[in-house]
Amino acid sequence: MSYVDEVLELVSKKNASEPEFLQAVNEVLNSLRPVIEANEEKFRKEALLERICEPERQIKFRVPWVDDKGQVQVNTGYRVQFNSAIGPYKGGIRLHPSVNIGIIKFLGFEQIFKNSLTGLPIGGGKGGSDFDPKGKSDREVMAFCQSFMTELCKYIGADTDVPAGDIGTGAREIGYMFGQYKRIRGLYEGVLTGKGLSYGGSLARTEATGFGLVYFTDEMLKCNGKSIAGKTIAVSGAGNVATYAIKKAQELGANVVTCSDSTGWIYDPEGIDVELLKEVKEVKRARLTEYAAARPSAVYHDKKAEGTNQWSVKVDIALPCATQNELNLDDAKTLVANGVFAVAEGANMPTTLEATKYFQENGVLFAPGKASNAGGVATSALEMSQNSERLSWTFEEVDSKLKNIMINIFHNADAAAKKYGVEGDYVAGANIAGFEKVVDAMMAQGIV
Ligand code: NDP
Ligand code: 2IT
Repeated sequence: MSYVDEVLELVSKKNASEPEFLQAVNEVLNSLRPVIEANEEKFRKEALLERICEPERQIKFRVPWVDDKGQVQVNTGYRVQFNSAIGPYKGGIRLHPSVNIGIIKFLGFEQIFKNSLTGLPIGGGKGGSDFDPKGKSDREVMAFCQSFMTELCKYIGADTDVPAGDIGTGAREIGYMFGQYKRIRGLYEGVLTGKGLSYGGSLARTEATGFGLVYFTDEMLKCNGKSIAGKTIAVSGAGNVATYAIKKAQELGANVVTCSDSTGWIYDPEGIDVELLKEVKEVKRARLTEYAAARPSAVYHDKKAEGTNQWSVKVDIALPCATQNELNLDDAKTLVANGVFAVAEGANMPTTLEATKYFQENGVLFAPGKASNAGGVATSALEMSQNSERLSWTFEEVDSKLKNIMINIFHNADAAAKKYGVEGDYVAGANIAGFEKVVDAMMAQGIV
């Protein structure tokens, strides 16, 4: 049996109850076959893949807090410190009722290769909790965040592990967590990224993931003789990543006609109104029905009642920016039948393995999230640099660094795919390019 198959079997046995983690491992290891096969004996002896698939540390803890009725609530907190070969653990904190250890491990595993692709010195980690911020008062969110950080602060630090935002964790949550870290540890340091501008945050971090996604997409299209200008785009999600992807795509001349949340989706043929979307989602924290109510050109579709989603719209480009496995094989078939020519992932693993394969087999340019959404964490690393030198850079400076990083990631993934004979397969290219640096660092550091 090949070394990759041996490890896939082992990992499947050990983590049988973690489908998302197994999905992520399968995708990465399968696409690394040409690299592994060229070094099979060496890697097997070093148990390199077994080490890469086993987190360095997993922390699981109780998060008790008191709700507005005086009732004590208990959530579970997680931090998976997956791989520190190339830098301190780095990765977001997800607050969503669906969070469990398998979800955090899949995200932490992806983060290893994504962070490596940025070219910056950051290792892979991820954390979160099954806490649901929806419908909670600011005081309840603060109570949760303080309790979460009271435990987490024992394991993180500016040079050890630097969390940031993800689903359900935005500026408000990062603020509460930073305040509690500072209070308990007595350290004013860059322990979190995505901070507010008045206390060490970086300009352009808020925009970075969505902007970076579009910079990457633009470069991928250019290198394939196409462009974003004048194209029709479907975006899913209505959160941080979706909002700024829509904004940048519009700046580059595209018409973005959809967005979505967990209950419904919007079709707006005149183009999504980003300011209205921000007002509904960031300020009012309301449902997309309110967007449709305020905008005559928009139609709201209830996902459950209609059994439809935004991938049913005829578009040239699809940018999934909500959550994992939100674009399945049926969606891929519909998109391809409607003439989609590029799909770039803003979310982490939003496309199922079958759907990804279908896109690739049908000549669709496909950008995997660990490459195309790396702009968020890359800008987090730039925030860490600014915190370390106690300076802050202008928006233009950060944005232009972000753009260069995204262009470089595209070319590194493209070159790696070509080098291993799978030209145009950016999934394999990104995995190989991300893996090579991590492996080099792990081999140099001995058996740790
Ligand atoms: P937000 O919490 O800001 O937004 C998430 C959006 O996705 C919301 O509109 C949410 O709707 C929607 N959604 C739909 N279905 C689900 C579901 N089942 N679970 C969770 N959300 C759902 O998160 P972000 O925009 O920050 O993150 C979106 C994706 O991008 C995630 O996969 C994240 O891991 C990834 N990512 C984020 C980065 C960042 O910097 N923030 C960086 C790189 C990747 P509703 O409000 O109804 O829940
Ligand atoms: O998935 C991701 O890359 C993020 N949620 C951002 C992580 C970070 O540390 O900025």
